[in-house]
Amino acid sequence: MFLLCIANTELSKIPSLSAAGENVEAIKYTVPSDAELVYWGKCLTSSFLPVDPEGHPTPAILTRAAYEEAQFPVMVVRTGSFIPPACPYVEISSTPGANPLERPAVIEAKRIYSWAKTLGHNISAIEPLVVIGESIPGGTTSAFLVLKALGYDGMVSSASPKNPTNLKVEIWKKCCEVYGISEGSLRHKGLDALSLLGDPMQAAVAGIAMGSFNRSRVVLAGGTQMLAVAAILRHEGYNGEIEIATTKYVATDKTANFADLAESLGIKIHVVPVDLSRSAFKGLSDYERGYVKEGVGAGGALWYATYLGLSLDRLTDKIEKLYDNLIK
Ligand code: AAM
Repeated sequence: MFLLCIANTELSKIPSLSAAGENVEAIKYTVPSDAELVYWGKCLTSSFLPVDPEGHPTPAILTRAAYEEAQFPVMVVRTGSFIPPACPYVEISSTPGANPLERPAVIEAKRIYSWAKTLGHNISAIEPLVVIGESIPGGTTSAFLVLKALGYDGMVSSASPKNPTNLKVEIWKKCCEVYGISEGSLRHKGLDALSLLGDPMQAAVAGIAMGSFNRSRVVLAGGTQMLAVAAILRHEGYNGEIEIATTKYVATDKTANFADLAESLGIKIHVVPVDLSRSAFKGLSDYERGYVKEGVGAGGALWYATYLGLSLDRLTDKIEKLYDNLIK
């Protein structure tokens, strides 16, 4: 089963921090639109496709292409989004994460985690393979804050080719002043770091994974955000195998340290060599130039479809056709 965990964080209201939406106002619609795109193949809550500030389309198109071709089961899990999606979903929380510079980010973290764990336990009774993706604009910054607090010195990726790394570091430094913390000072408790600095998606994905590990193979679908989830799992005492599937765009992102961070966390990574360079659409071919890169579980969904026997060529054709239809 492919699970899409959708959430928001108030961090996405900081100008220029997230490129997962055309602007700060449009970013509110990214999450429901991503879920609707995956579920129905079209957006309902908004009439516009989520795009970055330069018009490059959401990676939900890649996820939808994998789903349409491979027909694996899909479930949307809402864990705190500004706007609910217009599709069936399981709700664990409806409260978005806070900006940690204003107040602790996820005061409900332990409740979300424990509910998610029971959801994972139940899903694992019927599903041997659980692939978990996310959509949360600003999520690479909450991932960075959690990784720093847990003691990992590496940069996260970004939805933009111009990763706002200085801004991310500045927010971390301010959090250190506000809470009297430093790199690694919260390393003894993954959930405490999450509660102070993370986001509700991390709590839900970590919980679902922890609840599923006993009976299912779990693959976290995403880039450096899933490394933060993996770090939380490690710092909650999980020593078993953790797998992450992501696109080559994150794995080769020179502004981030995906491979090094994955190695220090002992993660098994699956890099999907998706190639959009021959697309007739600049919106897609620019993925090769570092735009968008990953999200909405795109890398994991493509990995899942290839695991089920589909070729990447067929999936790439489908991505092209879907985007063509969506912009007509
Ligand atoms: C999700 N929806 C998206 C998108 N993502 N629509 C357009 N572009 C994306 N990249 P940042 O921290 O820079 O905002 O990046 C994280 C977000 O980008 C996540 O929501 C992820 O799913 C992706």
